[in-house]
Amino acid sequence: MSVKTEAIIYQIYPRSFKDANGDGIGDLEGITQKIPYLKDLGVNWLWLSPIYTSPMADNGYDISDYKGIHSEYGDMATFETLVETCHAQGIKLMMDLVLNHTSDEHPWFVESKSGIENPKRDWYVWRKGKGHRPPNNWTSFFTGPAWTYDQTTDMWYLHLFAKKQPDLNWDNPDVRKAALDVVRFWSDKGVDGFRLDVINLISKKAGLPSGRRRLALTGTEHYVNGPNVHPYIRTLGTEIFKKENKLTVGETVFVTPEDAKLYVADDRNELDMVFHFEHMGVDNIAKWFIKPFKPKKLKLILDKWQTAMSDNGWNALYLENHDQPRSASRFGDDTDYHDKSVKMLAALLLLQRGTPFIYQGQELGMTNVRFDDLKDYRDVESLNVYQILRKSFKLSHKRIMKKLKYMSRDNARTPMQWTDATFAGFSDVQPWINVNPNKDRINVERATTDSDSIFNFYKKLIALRQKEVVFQEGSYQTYDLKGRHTYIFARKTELETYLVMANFSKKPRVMRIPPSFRENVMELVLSNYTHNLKTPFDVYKPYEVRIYRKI
Ligand code: TEU
Ligand code: CA
Repeated sequence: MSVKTEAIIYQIYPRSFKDANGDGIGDLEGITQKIPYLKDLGVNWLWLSPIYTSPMADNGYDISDYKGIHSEYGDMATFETLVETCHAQGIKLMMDLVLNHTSDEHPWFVESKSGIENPKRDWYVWRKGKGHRPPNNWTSFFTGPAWTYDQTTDMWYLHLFAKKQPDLNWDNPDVRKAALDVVRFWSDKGVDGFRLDVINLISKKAGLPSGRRRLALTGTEHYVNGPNVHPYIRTLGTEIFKKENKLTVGETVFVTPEDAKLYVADDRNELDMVFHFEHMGVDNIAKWFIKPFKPKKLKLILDKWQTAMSDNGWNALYLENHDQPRSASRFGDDTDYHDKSVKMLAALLLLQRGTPFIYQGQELGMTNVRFDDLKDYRDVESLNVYQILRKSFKLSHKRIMKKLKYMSRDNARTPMQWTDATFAGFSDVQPWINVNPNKDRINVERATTDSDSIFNFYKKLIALRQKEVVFQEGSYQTYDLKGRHTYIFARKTELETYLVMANFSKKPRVMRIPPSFRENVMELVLSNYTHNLKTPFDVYKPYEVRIYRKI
């Protein structure tokens, strides 16, 4: 057994988790206060979204000091207390490193910008424009050109994300040294692992050629898994991650399983696992261009990754994070079958082969928020997208608001719902972003006292996964891939076999145990419904999931 097979990781978005000092903003002390809750849930790792000094143009993914703690969140002493509290409870800590770009307020960029002779000039990507136009046609992840003009030297700088997030130039050896130094600093502080933000974008093709024009994101073919990405990551791997046994997950956009293996295969000395985005595309053509969700699509993608990574590979399993709408609203049913569908999704997440990641509030079945007023949105991407869809695509206000309600990253960023109090027990004052009105129904206080809650179902699944080695190390095999509304898979070792059967729809469906198991006695270990013998056992109720053990 290894760290990655045992880990169950809970992602915290610090700004929205718990406000301990009453300023409406989540903080480190708030996280420390809630460690007993996380311990009770049963997770053994925390991943903290960035907590470094930042002007917060992108809620901390724009860092202005890699070695400082953002003042609204606490200071180095509060951070150290958090690490100690976690470790004392047997919980490990994963930090979020954003090394593709910094804030434009980082001293490195301030220097770089000051003149072409400055020693830090080459730490970022500066180019002359083409007349009044940017150096190439790349567009930003947050829409609009990936370049911003700067008067000081009459040149443009590259930013794959917001204007306030200039890309570092990893081809400069001093930048790579500085990145290594940052990783070393946090490793030495006792941090146990790292999530590496958009790490597969750090190497850009020489000459920065223009890309093929696309609906969204022109230019990706010139920097996704770029020419030197592997040697650059491998240096971090051999110098620190592998040497010091740090658990790592790379955020890698647009990767195929073949690409992913090049980052995670054991002999590569790079990372332990990566987040791919393929299943985040099941309900859209490109982000913001939404199409109906089909469960079979999701199943086929999950299955493809399970199968492809079975040999010398490992998956990072997730359905949610701070960039994605809530899975209850997206893949489940957040009205009539909220409880059942969310529990079913939980089983799919926690029982597959790989390291599961639970995003804060997912264990309560938190849902999308549906703000009616553009003024309620905070996310830089959502606000940019509104402008572009309005001005360039000429969409109506109403249509854009509908898209935001479905896709905005703010859906995942509303305050964690602890109680039914006015501000959901997150804070005593109006938080930086509005609370979801469904906090009266969906909150920790209620969920922890109800033995049948979504929270308690998560707890059971986590305990099952921890107890049964087969869920950590066993192989994965699927049955009935053709079924449009069902997902059946087994996990196997030589000693144990478990079978997970899920009805991924709101209609009752007849589902039979696959033929190869029919001779066996199958014991029902867990389900999101209670069973009595009067109901025909082959009919699966809406979103029913059953977990069987072969005896
Ligand atoms: O996200 C990178 C990324 O590509 C997406 O998840 C992105 O938010 C989405 O596709 C936009 O449509 C990472 C972080 O997770 C995200 O919060 C940051 O904003 C981004 O990098 C920049 O650091
Ligand atoms: Ca606070």
